[in-house]
Amino acid sequence: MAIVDTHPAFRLAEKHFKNRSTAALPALRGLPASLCLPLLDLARPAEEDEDSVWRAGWWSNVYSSEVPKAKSRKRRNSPLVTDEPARGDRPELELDGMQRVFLADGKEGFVVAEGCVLVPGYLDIEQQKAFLLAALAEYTLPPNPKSLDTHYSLPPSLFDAYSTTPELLIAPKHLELDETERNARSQAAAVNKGPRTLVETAPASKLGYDEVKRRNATWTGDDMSLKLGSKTAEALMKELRWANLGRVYQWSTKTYDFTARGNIAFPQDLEDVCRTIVSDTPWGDVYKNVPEEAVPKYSTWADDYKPDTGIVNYYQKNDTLMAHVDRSELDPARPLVSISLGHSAIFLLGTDSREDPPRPLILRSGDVLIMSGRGRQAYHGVPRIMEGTLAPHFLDADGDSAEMRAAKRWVANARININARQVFPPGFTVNDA
Ligand SMILES: O=C(O)CCC(=O)C(=O)O
Repeated sequence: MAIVDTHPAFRLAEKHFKNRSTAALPALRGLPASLCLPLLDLARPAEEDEDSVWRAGWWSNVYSSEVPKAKSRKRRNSPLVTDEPARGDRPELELDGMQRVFLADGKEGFVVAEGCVLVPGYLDIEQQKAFLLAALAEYTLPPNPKSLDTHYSLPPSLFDAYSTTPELLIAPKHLELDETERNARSQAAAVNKGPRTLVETAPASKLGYDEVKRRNATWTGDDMSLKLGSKTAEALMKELRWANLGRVYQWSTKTYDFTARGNIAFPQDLEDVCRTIVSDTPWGDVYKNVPEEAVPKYSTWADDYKPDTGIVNYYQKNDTLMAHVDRSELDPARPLVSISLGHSAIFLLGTDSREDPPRPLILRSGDVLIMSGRGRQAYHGVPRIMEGTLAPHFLDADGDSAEMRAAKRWVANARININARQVFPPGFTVNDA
C-alpha cells in the first residue's frame, strides 16, 4: 500500500532544508514543484570566488561538516569552514518573470511575493558591522526583554561579560526562591503539565485594542524553569534566542502589551534605516499588478511609517524558525522590515495557506526584506542557517575594538535577524494607563 504523506507542502519544504540526518547538504536545485518554487539567490556576487554560498559547497550536494580551510591565512573565525569541498557549478540565476523595482536611492529590489520586496545588499559593510554590534551589545540591555531574563539573574550587560569575562558563572533565578515559593511553583507546574493548550491566535486587527488590553491584564509572565544550573556568560550568549525592541510582545498570549509596562523606546538607529527604506520604495510599482481591493493605503507610508516594535532573532547554526504569520499589529498591512546579518539562511516565503509550496530565498548578510499588504499574511520561516557562509568582513581584522572582536567571535557560528513593525497606526491614541 502506498504511504501518503499528509504534511502540508510548507512543512515538507521545511523538512527538506532542515534535514541533517544524512551526509549530504539539502539540494538547492531540481526540487519538485510540489515541494517548493525554484530557489532565488538574489544577492549573490557575480564572481564565484566571492560567493560564500558556492565556496562552502552548497551547490555541490556533497556535504562536508568540515568546510573549506583557507590555505594561506589562518581563519580563526571560520569554524564552520575547513577543507575544500567539491563545489559544483553555480546555476544560472533564474529571474524570469521576477518584477524589479528601483528605490529612490538607486538600489534595486525584487518583488518576491505580493507586497514583499527583497533589497539585496541594502546595508553596506560598515552598517552591517554597526548593527551586529548594536544587536549584541545594545539591544540586549535592560529594559529590553530577552529570552534569558525569565530564567537567569543576568549581569547588566551579558554581552559585556561575554566579551571581558566569558568564564563568569551566572546563576539561574530559581536558586533565589525560598522553600515555600519553590514548592508552590513546582506544584503549579505539575498541575499545568497536561497537554499544551492552543493559544488563540486571532489577528490583533480583528481582536481590536480593547480586547488585547483585556488579555494583557490576565498575563502573569512566563514560568521560570526550576531545573536549570549555573552557566558561563560564554554559554549563555550562545543560548540567547531573542530580544524585544520597543513595544513589548507577550509570547505566550501572542499579543503586544498595551499597558504602560509594555511601552519601551524603540532604537533610533533602527527606526532611521526602516523609515528610509520604506520611504524610498516605489510602492506604486510594487502594487501595480495587484487587484485594487488588495492594495493597502501606501501613499502616506513615506511620511507616517514609524516602527514602534521589533524582535531580534539570534540563531546558532542548528536553530530554525518554524512557519508562522505575524499578525499581532493593529494594522495588518503596514510594512515589516527585516534585516539579515552574519551567516546566510534559507528563508521560506509561502502564501496564506501552508498547503501551497513556498518560495525558498537565500538571505545574505545586509539583505533587507520588506513584507506588506497581503504579503504580511504569508507563512514564512527559516529552516536552515547555511554552514560556511559567513561573509569575510566578519572575520578578525587589525584595528577591531575588543567589543567588535567579541561580536565577531559570536557571529562566527551564527546569524542575526532584526525585524521592525508598526503596531499602532498613525494617529492612534494609546491609552496605556
Ligand atoms: O530570521 C528571519 O529572517 C525571519 C524572522 C521572522 O520571521 C520573525 O521574527 O517573525
